[in-house]
Amino acid sequence: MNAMREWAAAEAARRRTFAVISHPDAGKSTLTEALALHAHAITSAGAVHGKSGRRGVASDWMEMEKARGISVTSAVLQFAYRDCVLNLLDTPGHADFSEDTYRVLAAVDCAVMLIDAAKGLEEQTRKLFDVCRHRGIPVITFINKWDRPGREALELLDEIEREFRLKPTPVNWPVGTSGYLRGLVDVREPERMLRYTRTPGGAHEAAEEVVPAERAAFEEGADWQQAVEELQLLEADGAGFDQASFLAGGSTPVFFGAAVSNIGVRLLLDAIVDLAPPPGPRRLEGGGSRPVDAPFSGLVFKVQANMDPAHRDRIAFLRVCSGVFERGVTVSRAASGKPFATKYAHSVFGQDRSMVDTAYPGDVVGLVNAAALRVGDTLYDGPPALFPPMPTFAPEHFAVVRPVDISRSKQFRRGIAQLDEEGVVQVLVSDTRGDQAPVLAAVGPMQFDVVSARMAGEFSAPVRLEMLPYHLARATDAAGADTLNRSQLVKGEALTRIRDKAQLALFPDRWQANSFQRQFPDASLGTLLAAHE
Ligand SMILES: Nc1nc2c(ncn2[C@@H]2O[C@H](COP(=O)(O)OP(=O)(O)OP(=O)(O)O)[C@@H](O)[C@H]2O)c(=O)[nH]1
Ligand SMILES: [Mg+2]
Repeated sequence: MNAMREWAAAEAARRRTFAVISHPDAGKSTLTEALALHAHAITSAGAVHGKSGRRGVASDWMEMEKARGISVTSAVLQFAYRDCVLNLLDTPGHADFSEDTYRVLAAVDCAVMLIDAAKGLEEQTRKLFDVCRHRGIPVITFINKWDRPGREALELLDEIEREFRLKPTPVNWPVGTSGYLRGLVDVREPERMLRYTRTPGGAHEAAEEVVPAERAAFEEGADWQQAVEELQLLEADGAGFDQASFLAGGSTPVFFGAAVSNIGVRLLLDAIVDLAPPPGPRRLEGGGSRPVDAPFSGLVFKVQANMDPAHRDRIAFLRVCSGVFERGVTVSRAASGKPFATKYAHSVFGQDRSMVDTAYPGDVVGLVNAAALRVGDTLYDGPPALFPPMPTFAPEHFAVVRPVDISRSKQFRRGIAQLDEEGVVQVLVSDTRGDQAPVLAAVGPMQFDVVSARMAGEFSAPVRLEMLPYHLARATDAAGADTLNRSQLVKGEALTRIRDKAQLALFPDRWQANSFQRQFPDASLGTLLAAHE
């Protein structure tokens, strides 16, 4: 027993499980690929071409992602680097997919926050940062796209400090203004500059040349001088990296670079190993926590079907939280108390996977064809464990979905049920509407595009959507739902969410909701978690 505990603890200590987060387009998927390239997990970046001609990345594998050049779902890459195993989760930046991103944040120990050098802090980055703070997830900052004209380095640091109340502590520093990057200085080794030679299209690691200070001063002149002065200024300001305040959410180590040209990526990768925290005890619902060396426990944070068109199966992504996961053992599913056999388990790398026999705290395991598992499920062995529930957001867009071809209604129902279980959208039903015309509820309209594309592409059941004039959802109960559905005077409708059987009252706007509440003061009307909370 003790040997098992020591084994789990030792393996946990060399795991780093982190998410890459930011506003859309800051370069998360590009950085994800660059990190994998530097860890030699892939041999060349951009080998695959997307439909639009843009280079595709390993984490963006869905057809729609390749075609549009955006990530619509999170992706997992696991790879070894130095003596560690890294579990990297690339998240979609678009607000419409923020439910997916939030679920990923429930499964990681650290986040790498990207900032576009030209844009500074953007809306979605702020929201995601708030989530990290709320969850106590330490944040590493990567200021990306330094190869393009943008803002000043010190100004960006000020913005982080002012708006996030987070002390920025640079770990590397740029020589040359944004758009005119000459090299980087590792703050711990200020007597030398790192100069990079890019490879075409950033397909391979950029060659790194160490330039001693004297030569850098000679060759880079004013740019080197400015970097030296800025570094002195930072030192005087006490901006040195501090592990304790980083882990406590008081400071963030900052890196500069250009993911697309692989500049500054190795420094970041090393920092993830050196600075990011390994898995620690996880908080349990109802109090207490489960240490990493306790018997096995894990959290299902994502479910996705048809990742591999050749197999057409369904994967539940499990983050191991404690103990050793061994394929083949039977564990318990907290939600039902029923046993669950872990026969088919894979480690995942974007779209590719390979069988995995053991996994340790921090690892992400893909459980194949685990039809019983749902997002938010806890699995455990030994003493029961239950992790806190996943957030579900208040939807703001609603559409009735119907099959284009009614002879395909079986495929239609199967597809909608699958997308509901994955949490691609929320599916609402009512007796009056029937199950041939369920209502899809989304945080953002792009989720509907994903439904349309996947229903046609994966389930051979093209759909037609008809938007409903509602934009506000409130929580109610059976009596409240009944009152609303009977009322002739209020524009609104109550439906049942399949996922958790919750009754949702839908209104065009809050005035209609208020008017309903005034007319029926006894009807229960509560708020749902808003997407920006
Ligand atoms: N100039 C420059 N462009 C970059 C850099 N990193 C990424 N890009 C480009 O920025 C665009 C967006 O990159 P992605 O990696 O897809 O961005 P993302 O953050 O994953 O976007 P979403 O997943 O949709 O939120 C692409 O055209 C990249 O080639 C960089 O360092 N410099
Ligand atoms: Mg992306």
